[in-house]
Amino acid sequence: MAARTLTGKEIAEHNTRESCWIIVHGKVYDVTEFLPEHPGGSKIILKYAGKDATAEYDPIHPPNAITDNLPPEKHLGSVDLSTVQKVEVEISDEDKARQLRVSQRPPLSEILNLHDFEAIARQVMTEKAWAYYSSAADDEITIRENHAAYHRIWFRPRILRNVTNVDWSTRILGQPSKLPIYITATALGKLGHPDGELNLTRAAGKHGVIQMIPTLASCSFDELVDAAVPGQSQFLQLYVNSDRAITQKFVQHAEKRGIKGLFITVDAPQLGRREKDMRMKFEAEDPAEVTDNKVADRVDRSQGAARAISSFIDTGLDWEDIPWFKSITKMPIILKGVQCWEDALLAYDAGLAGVVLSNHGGRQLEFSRSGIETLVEVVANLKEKRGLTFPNEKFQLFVDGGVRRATDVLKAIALGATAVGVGRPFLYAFSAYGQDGVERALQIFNDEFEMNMRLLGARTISEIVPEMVDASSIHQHIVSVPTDRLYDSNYESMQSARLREI
Ligand code: 173
Repeated sequence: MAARTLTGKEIAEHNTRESCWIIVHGKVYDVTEFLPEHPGGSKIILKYAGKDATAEYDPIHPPNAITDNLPPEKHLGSVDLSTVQKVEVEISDEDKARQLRVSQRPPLSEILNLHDFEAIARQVMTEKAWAYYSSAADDEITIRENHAAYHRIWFRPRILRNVTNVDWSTRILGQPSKLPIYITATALGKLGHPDGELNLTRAAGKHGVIQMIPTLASCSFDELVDAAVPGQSQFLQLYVNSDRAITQKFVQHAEKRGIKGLFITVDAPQLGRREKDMRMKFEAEDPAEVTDNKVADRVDRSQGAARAISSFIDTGLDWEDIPWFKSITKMPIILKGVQCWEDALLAYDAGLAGVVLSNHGGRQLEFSRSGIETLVEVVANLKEKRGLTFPNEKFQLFVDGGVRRATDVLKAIALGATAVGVGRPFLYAFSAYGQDGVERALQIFNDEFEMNMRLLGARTISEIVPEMVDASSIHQHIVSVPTDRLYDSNYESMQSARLREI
């Protein structure tokens, strides 16, 4: 259809369930037939029927969600935004209370560690955003184990070494990094802050660390690459599309734009159950659509925003696809979400550049072991079966999940990791304080590294060796470990179902 320019008045007439047009980023869409399909429910779209829905749409959709889901004949054209009446957004009492809490945030100088960001973020984020970021699979045992596993490893520091100068910079996949950590991929950054993942890109550029750009970022891929400063390295996290042509185009575009590593997520053929998030969605449901204890129309909304935007992910992804990935790109390919040594060995034998030992921040398979525990068996078995030693330039090991302190990172490095991915703490940092928060988080890591390297007797990353840790209890899941009061006070218990108010 030839692109038309419509007026706000014309669009405003299509404000019913029978004919529903909406405006997103100056473009007009006929979503009438899509209403019952919308995983977020029809109510929220109808609220913006005939109006500009951009502000509501942005935080919970990747930039191309609408164009990917609506057939081209439903793209009606553009609108002259000056002819569109502004939507009066009602500020709820809960929102007013939240705004007050935002104004009560302590200055960044009072934020002393990464736990502090989480404590503040929880109070200033919208309930929806908090539920989405903080939630994890099933009974949330795994998310807590990720952090607790680090408590089962203790140091064996060396003394009487001249530690006047210590240097914790390193190289990750050949790229320089000021810290042995990278900012790992997390979806939907605009839920936490209007600038979304740009907060991470900008802070990473200033502090010389590498950001892994998520497939499901709220900001567009090119926006995040454009925001990088000269010399700033970025990686890409890839969800593989059932339509391989789309994936091929995306991967090759990323390579052209200078992305330095392709991290293919392999632990999420289906999304885990995140009940804090699900409960939030259920409570947000239109009572008119919920009858006889079941949701009226045919769409399963149980996974809210995440389900809506994850339906493209290919459940058929298989080891046999690896040669194809290698044929379409020269970027180093890393599998993200490996959970046992057997698969790490297959990845090595397939000629890949590395693996991320991860259980997806405890959001996927409940009772999948922590990355740090898996690291120990991967290092042992790849040594025994392929004679590899770690860290290894040619096959790099990464872990993520549960990291809150530089000591956590130092343990992983000692055990053979090249670097460690940090996700939620940076989300909480920008949700509470924007880019400044992320910069402060990186500064805290720097301060902690400097001190802990001195106390450990390691002057460079290469001096952090396996003999500096005792990980003999890592596989013991029933030992009691000292509880971490800061972590535990942030952890928000799950809730059981409640009677509805009548
Ligand atoms: O953990 C996640 O929430 C995640 O990876 C995801 C996957 C698909 C859609 C949105 C988020």
